[in-house]
Amino acid sequence: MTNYKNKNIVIIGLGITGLSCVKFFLKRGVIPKVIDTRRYLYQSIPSYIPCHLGSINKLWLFSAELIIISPGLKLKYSLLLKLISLNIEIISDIELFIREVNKPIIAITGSNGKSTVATLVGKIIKANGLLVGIGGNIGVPVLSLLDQYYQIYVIELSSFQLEFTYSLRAMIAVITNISEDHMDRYPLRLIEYSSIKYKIYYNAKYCIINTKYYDKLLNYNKHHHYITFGKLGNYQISYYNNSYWIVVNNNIILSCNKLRITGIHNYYNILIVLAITDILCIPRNISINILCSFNGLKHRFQLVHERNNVKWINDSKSTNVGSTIAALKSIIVKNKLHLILGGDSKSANFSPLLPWLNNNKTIVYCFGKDKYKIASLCNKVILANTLDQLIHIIVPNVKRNDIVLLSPACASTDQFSSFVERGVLFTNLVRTLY
Ligand code: UMA
Ligand code: ADP
Repeated sequence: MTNYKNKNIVIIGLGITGLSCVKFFLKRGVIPKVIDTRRYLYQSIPSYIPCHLGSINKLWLFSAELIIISPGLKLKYSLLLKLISLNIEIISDIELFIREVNKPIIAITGSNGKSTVATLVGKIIKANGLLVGIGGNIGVPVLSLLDQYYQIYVIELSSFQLEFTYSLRAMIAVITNISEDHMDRYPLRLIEYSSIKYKIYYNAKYCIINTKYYDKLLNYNKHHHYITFGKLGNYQISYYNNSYWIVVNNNIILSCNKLRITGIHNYYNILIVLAITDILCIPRNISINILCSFNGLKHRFQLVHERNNVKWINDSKSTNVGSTIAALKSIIVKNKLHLILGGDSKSANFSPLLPWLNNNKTIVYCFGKDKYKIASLCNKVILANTLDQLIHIIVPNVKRNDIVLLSPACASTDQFSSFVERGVLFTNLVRTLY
């Protein structure tokens, strides 16, 4: 346990991460200062905590010994360099957490599939009888896990959280996949974003790697065990007899027909889950029972309504192009596909979607902040300001065997508090109107 007594500590950002940091330090008898560039705080904090709202208080930062930065915040590069040159330590809540715990950590990052993998691994470990803490980017600040006793942790990490994390020594580390996301934060785009993701493998005991990125791993972790998944990996998917199979070290383990979740991307997630639970020596029957009974997480390619042979799919958690492509590859369209895109693109390049945008089966609908950017790629498109307006346009026009897919390829934060609010609106509207 690190001693923070008498340290001058500043927390930047007072969302769920910042608040968990405040609680962490108060429990240790340390009163931190807090900064939030928003003018109003929705959550209250004790009045004796010095609080600066509306801008970055540079004086506080320059006099700090330790700064905890929330993942959603990006400091200006020049300010960051100045702070570093003054030897002021800047860390994430994840780094604080790692310094406190001595139990094994399973660390999961990647552009898509993190929450699905983390949830399944957590469920299997629990079914095998261990007390497992699940947290991180999945929505539970890691520091809040310190309130209870756990024997093992499953931590979902975003690139934002990895930026200021230095001492991670995961028992098992995995990158599910890498495709463009958060390009508004990384000027060097994919190179910068992926090199941050690769940090997860530093000092990990077991590295689970997608065979696509095998060469790169060798630069990050030369000395530890690695297990591969994907084409020619230890864990792979095979297609024969008209179905997909999970294959481990050349042995068939499971027919994907037995799973409730669908889509090759989910079969890849299952390879990762099995790789992790096999390292933990969890009996296969326990893993397979959980995998086969899993219905998928809400807002991830979730069939939320079906009437008159029209399917309505809520994939609100699809916040980047990669996850929308995964959804599009997972559906068989008998008649028309009504594809709803839009929101905050985070400077994404939408051109990989082109094959799906301009064909005679797809009708594209765009809304939100970056609707024109996406629309510029389409030969034909229906535009509206809001999701609500689009659904009112779509409902009277759907026909038997159509699919309506909300898989926006964008963040929701231009119009919603989160992907959950966006998915709930979609679900409620379609169930009421159709
Ligand atoms: N803030 C500022 N200035 C800014 C930006 C934000 O002061 O320029 C303040 C806001 O006013 C707010 C606070 O910072 O008070 C919000 O902090 P935050 O954005 O870091 O969000 P938290 O509520 O702490 O939630 C964060 C993660 N959010 C982000 O990374 C944006 C949550 O992931 C995560 O679940 C949570 O910590 C617990 O670990 C969300 C997310 O969208 C789900 N993640 C991205 C993704 O999955 O694509 C990376
Ligand atoms: P994350 O936590 O990385 O955002 P989720 O499991 O919450 O991942 O899924 C987010 C989105 O990505 C959903 O639209 C889901 O259907 C899609 N998805 C899940 N797994 C994968 C994968 N392996 N490859 C591509 N897309 C995926």
